[in-house]
Formats: sequence, C-alpha cells, structure tokens
Amino acid sequence: MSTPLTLKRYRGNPILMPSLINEWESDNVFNAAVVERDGLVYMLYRAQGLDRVSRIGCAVSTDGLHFNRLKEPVFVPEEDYEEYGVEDPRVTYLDGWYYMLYTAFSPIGTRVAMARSRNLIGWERMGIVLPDENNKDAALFPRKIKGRYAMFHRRKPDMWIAYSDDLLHWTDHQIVMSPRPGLWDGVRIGAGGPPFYTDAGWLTFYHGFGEARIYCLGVALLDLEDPTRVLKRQAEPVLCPRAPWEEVGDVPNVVFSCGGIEREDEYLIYYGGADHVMAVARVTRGEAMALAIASKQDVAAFIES
Ligand code: BMA
Repeated sequence: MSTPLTLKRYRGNPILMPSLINEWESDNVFNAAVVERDGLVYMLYRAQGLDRVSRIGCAVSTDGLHFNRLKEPVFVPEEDYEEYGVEDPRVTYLDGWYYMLYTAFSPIGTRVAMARSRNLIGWERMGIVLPDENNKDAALFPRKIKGRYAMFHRRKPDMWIAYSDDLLHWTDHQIVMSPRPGLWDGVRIGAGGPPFYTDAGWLTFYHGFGEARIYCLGVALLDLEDPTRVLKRQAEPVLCPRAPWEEVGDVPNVVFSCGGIEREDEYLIYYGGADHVMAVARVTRGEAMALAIASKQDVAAFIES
C-alpha cells in the first residue's frame, strides 16, 4: 500500500476530561465504549476518582463530538471479583441487547466479565465469562459467525478469538494475531473495540506496544468466516501518542481504544489519551477500504512471484 492508513484527530480534542465536580471521575476518564442509538451517541467511559477505583460513567451527544455527562456512574463495582474496579468497557449491539464486556479487577486478578442492557443506562450482570484466567481486552463481534457468537480476548501477548452458543460458555480459543518483534507492536497486542463488519472483511483496530512501551493503534482486515485468517495487517500504526494529552497523563504515551462508530462515509474511533482523557479521530470509509485493495494486491504479488 502506498500511503498507510492513518487516523485524523478531531481538532476539538480532548472531548471529555476529568470532572472536579464529581469525585468518582475527578482523576481520569478514558478507554470508553461508544455506541449510536436513535440518533444519540452514548459514551460509556472508565472513570477514576481519588480512591482509584474504576467505575463506568455515561455521556451523551447529538454529534459524537460534544458530550453531556450523567452525574452518577451507570455501572459500579458490586461483586467481589470487581473489588478494585470495572475497567475498559466494550459494547456491542446484538439481537435487541447491548452487551458490555469489561475487565473485572480484584485481588484474584483481571477477569473478563459481561453485562447487558436494553438502554445503555441500566445494566444487569451476566458474570465472569472467562473464568480462572487473567485476561482482558475482550470485545464481542456484532454478528454471529457460522451460527455462533464470537469474541476477541487477550492471552498475553496475543490477540485471541473464542466462540459460544450462549454468550456464557466460550470454547474453540484460537490466536488471531501476535506481536511482530522489532515493530511498534512487537511486545504485546490486544483488541480495540468490536470489529466493524465490511463486505471485504472485519475491519479491526487494535492496540499494541513495542520495547519502548508506547501504546499505539493499528489496523487489520480479518476474514469474515474465519477471523484467524488475517487478510491484511498494516505494518505502520494508524495512531501513536503525539498530542500533549496523549504523551502526558496518568500513564504516559498511551492511545487506547475500546470502540468507535460508523457513519455514512467515515469511522469515528474513540480513544483514551495517556489514561487520563477521551479523544476521537476519524478515517473515511474509502481510506479504510484501501486495506482491502492492498490485501488483494498482496495476493496478486504472491501468485506472480
Ligand atoms: C492496559 C489497560 C488499559 C490501559 C493500558 C495503558 O493494560 O490497563 O486500561 O489504558 O494498559 O496503561
């Protein structure tokens, strides 16, 4: 591919910052799931206050850029397995429900847990879905694959997929992508938000870091029927920390996405900057589909060689 795909930052970033008015979100607001529903954009963001416990707040917008927050968090730790916090929500709409996969953090470690909602405000717990293992970065696919639910998850240092008939029991675990030693994502990778369905494949944004521990975002296109078949994975990252609020914050040099939305002609990718604020960047559908063209060119070059 001649010009690598890159995300263009919105000039008005950051779009959400900690609020000194609400103690529970006075320290950091970051790593949000974002969903469009009936013309409104809902941002479900991870928030930390002085107690450093992660809770999930909700902010609503008509344009996806300017948000009004609810005063109280919509999801807070209640179970033993969430004692230290509920982190990094990723939300998928499927069959009339919004499903949230999140990291439940407690003295036993990090577990992938699930909750569901009809309206994005009231949530009911479904429990831990990947028991007995430290895991995170889970995201549910927005469609079933060959009749089964599918989700990304992360067994260090790789990005994995698993399948389920009932959303509660997950089997058939397989690696989707691994770090690429020597590149920006050479040490550890994990899913961004749920992948976007396109005719050419699952458009997948993910995070990764290399030896310098700079968290960047990358992009790949995965086969619709078997996402472990990587049709294209761009060598270059699509976004790396460069703005001051990406380089300096609670954890320096981090851009970390838990999801985005698709519009008629573009994708809006939301991300946390330095584990401290929320921001958004965009890429047009045309630019994103250059990945599909590049994957076909790779195949053609391979056949000719
Ligand atoms: C990961 C997660 C994210 C965080 C990132 C960078 O392990 O904890 O929530 O944004 O590290 O600190």
